[in-house]
Amino acid sequence: DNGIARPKGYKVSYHYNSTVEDMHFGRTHPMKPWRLTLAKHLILGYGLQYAMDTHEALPASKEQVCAFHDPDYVDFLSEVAPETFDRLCQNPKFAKAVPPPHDADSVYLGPYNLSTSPGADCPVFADMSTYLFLYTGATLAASHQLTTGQSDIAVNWSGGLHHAHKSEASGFCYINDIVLSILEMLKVWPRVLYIDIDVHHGDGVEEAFQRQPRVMTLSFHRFGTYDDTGHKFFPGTGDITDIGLRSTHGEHFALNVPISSGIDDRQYNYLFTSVVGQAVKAFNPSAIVLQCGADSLGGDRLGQFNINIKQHGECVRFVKSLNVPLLLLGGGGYTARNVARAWCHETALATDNELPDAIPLDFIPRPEAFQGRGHGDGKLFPAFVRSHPNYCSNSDLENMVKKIDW
Ligand code: V1P
Ligand code: CA
Ligand code: ZN
Repeated sequence: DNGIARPKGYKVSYHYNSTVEDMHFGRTHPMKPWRLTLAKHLILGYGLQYAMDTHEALPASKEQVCAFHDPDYVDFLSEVAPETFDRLCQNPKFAKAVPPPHDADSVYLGPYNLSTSPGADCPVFADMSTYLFLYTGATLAASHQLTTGQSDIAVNWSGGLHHAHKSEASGFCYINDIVLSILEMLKVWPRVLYIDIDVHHGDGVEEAFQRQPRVMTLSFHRFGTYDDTGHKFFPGTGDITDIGLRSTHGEHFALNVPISSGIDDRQYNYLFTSVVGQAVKAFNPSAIVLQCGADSLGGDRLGQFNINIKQHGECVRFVKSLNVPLLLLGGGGYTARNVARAWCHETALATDNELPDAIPLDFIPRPEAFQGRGHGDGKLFPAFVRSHPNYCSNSDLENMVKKIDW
C-alpha cells in the first residue's frame, strides 16, 4: 500500500500522450520533452495514477486549432517537417508570411518564425506536427472534462505554451493551447482567470484576450536586463504598466507582476497571494487556468529565481483552495529533474495527497536521475542551493502590490 487515495468530493483527470516524450528540438536546445518522461516516472512511482482518471490524449484537429490560429499557419504546421520545410517555403501561400526581422546574433528564419537552423528558438524538427497537435489535443480534452462537469481539476503537463501568436511561433511555442482552452471555457462560463507562474511573461495569452473583458490574464515573471550582457530577459514585455485595454468604465483585464532576479520563497508567496487574492476578489472568475511553468524554480537553466519546489506548489494549493474549476498546465522548465519533481508534487496537491520526501527509487526506471549530490539525493524536495543574488527588496515588492490598481 502506497497510501495514495482519491480526493474526497471532487474529481481530477490527467491528460497525456507519451509520444510527446520522444521529440527532440535539437541537441543544444533547452526544451527537453523527456523531462515529461521523468515526471511520468515519479508520478507512477509514487502511485498517483490511483488518485485520478488518466486519459490518453488524441491529436487536436486542424479545425480546433483554427479557433485561434490563422488557417494558413495551421496548414503549415500540419505539413512541416525537416524534409518538407524548403518546399513549403516556396509555396506562395506560405511565402507571403515574412519572417520577423533578424537581430545581429540570430539564425536564418523562415515564415512564421520557424527555422531549420540549430540555434533557433522555434526549430523545425522530426515529427513536430505530431508533437504540436498532441499537446494541444491533451489541453482541449482537459478543458472539455471541466466544461462538461466531468472533472473539477484537469491536468496536462505537456501543455501551457504561452508565447505562440495567431500566425507566428515564438519562444519554443507553436500552438497556443492555453488560448484554445480559454475559448472553449468562454462557451460555458462568463469569466475565466488566467494565472501564469512561468518565469517568462505570458505574452501570447495576454495579447489574444486584451480586448476580451471576460478574460483576465495575470503573469508573474522575470523582467529587466541581464547583468552580464544587458540584453532584455525574454520576451521583454509585461511591465507593471502593461494592463491591456481599459474599458470605458476604467476596468482593465491584463495584470503583470515584473520581478527582478533572485526572488525568494517568502517574497514570491507574498506577491502571489496578495495579487491573486485581489484579482479573484475584483474579477470573481468562474474558472481558472494556471500555467505552472517550472522555470521559475531555483537552479533552472534559463530562469533566475530562487523558488523552491514547495513554494511553487503553494501557488497551486492557493489557487485550488478557491474552489472553482481548475485547468493545470505545464510550460517552461529547463532543469529536467526539478521540473519532474515540481509537477509530481503538484499532481499530488491536485489530488489531495501528501508525498514522502524519499523518492520510491525502487519503483522508478531511471533512479540515477534523482540520486546523488547535485541531483537531489533521492529527495522530492532537495535542499535548494541559492544560485542568484537577490535583487528584490521587500519595500519594492510592497510598492508593486500597491501600484497594481483595480
Ligand atoms: O532570448 C531569446 C531570443 C532569441 N534571441 C534572438 C532572442 N530566446 C529565448 C527564448 C526563451 C523561451 C522561453 C519559453 C517558455 O516561456 C515557455 C515554454 O519557458 C532563449 C533562451 C534564453 N536563455 O532565454 N532561447 C534560447 N535560450 C535558446 C538557446 C539555445 C538554443 C535555442 C534557443
Ligand atoms: Ca509568467
Ligand atoms: Zn518560461
